[in-house]
Amino acid sequence: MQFQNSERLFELSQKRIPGGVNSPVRAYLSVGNRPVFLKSAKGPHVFDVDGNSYIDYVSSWGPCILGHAHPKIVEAVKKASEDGLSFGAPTEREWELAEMIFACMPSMELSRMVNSGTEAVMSAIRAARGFTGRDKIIKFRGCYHGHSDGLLVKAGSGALTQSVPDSGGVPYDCVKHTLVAEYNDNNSVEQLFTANRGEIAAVIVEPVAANMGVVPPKSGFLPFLREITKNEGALLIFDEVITGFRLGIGGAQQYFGVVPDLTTLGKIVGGGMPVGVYGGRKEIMETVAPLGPVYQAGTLSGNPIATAAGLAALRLLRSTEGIYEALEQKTKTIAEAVSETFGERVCVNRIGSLMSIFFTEQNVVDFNSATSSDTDAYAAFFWHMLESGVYLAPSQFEAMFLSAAHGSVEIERTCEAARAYVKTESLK
Ligand code: KE4
Repeated sequence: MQFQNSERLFELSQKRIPGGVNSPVRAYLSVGNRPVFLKSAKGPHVFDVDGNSYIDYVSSWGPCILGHAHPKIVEAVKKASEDGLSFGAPTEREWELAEMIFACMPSMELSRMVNSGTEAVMSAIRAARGFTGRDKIIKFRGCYHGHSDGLLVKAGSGALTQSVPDSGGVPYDCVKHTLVAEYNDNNSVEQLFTANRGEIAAVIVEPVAANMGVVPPKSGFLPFLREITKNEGALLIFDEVITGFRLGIGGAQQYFGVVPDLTTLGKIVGGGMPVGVYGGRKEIMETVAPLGPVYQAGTLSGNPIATAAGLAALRLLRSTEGIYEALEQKTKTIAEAVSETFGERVCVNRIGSLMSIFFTEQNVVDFNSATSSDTDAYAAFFWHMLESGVYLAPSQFEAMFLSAAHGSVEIERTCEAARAYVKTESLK
């Protein structure tokens, strides 16, 4: 494969865009920093500016669960566009989408559309603080909830005391109310509640962690979070930006049978267009303007094109018989082939159509075991797969996302490429 046009465009884009990309992970820093520029995508494939084609497992980081440029979603967007691109006024489709979200996730009695997962999470936390009158929140190390200041945080030296910013430009004052617990570690949560009794507004959690690679919740972890937040007068926020409509039509809350107080959505709910949603119990969401004192707004929120794409995607997901079972089966096939091929050298975590291949001999069950992975080994595997026409996430700590468009041909080619990697390795 040759990448001349990608290299040329990367040079040019770095002159006008920080790092040449509009989101850092796209720069391929952790796998060697020479990103591929894409030109188009269709079904399970993406096509780069040098004419190379790839079986895609990034799936735009999750939204394209139905495959790229699904004809019904494209049609819905085209049709909506002919009626105008944005009004800044209420439309019928926003109500339809809110109703559909409620039908899929009955915990979301009221929901508000925004333009990204970051905005959804930022707003949900503000609503939780406004409803409880408390300032502190608990998040988990290794979970990512977008780039709002208060969530760019890491545990301080005294993990039970202060957190520190995990980004330049974030003043300590923006993170002093954010406490950091360990994913899948009930005790770390209990300690924080004991040390901050009556002050914690909410716990926010990825019900399946997918930003340290895929780390499913251990049995009982989510019910524990539900219980302790109830007992402590705090709210439970499920950040379902990735898991929403991915693990099933009802997301992780249906999959695990744990009902949060607030939920954030993104990615799939927009069908590929810029959409975030936050919502939950009526009494909480009634604190949000114009009903209540919690302010949140957005010029393009509920935009007619985004709602058309989101509705088309959810209608397809709700009406396609067996779509989630098929997604699960395809992902399982790849996961089993990789485990069989690599043996003890990797840990493959999979849930539904989300998976990660960790280059570590440890069982990856939390942040520490996830970060024990050999990122150089992942990078070597990434480039082999890319040159073999398989487009994985350019980072060990992201998920692989399958789509309904991936067929047996794509699955077999992916498994073959992984097997070939081990063969070439053994020849070195
Ligand atoms: P956005 O603001 O990127 O739409 O959503 C933020 C967000 C919130 N919550 C969860 C669980 C998320 O995974 C994300 C964003 N996910 C990353 C991929 N791991 C987006 C990719 C990127 O940053 O370019």
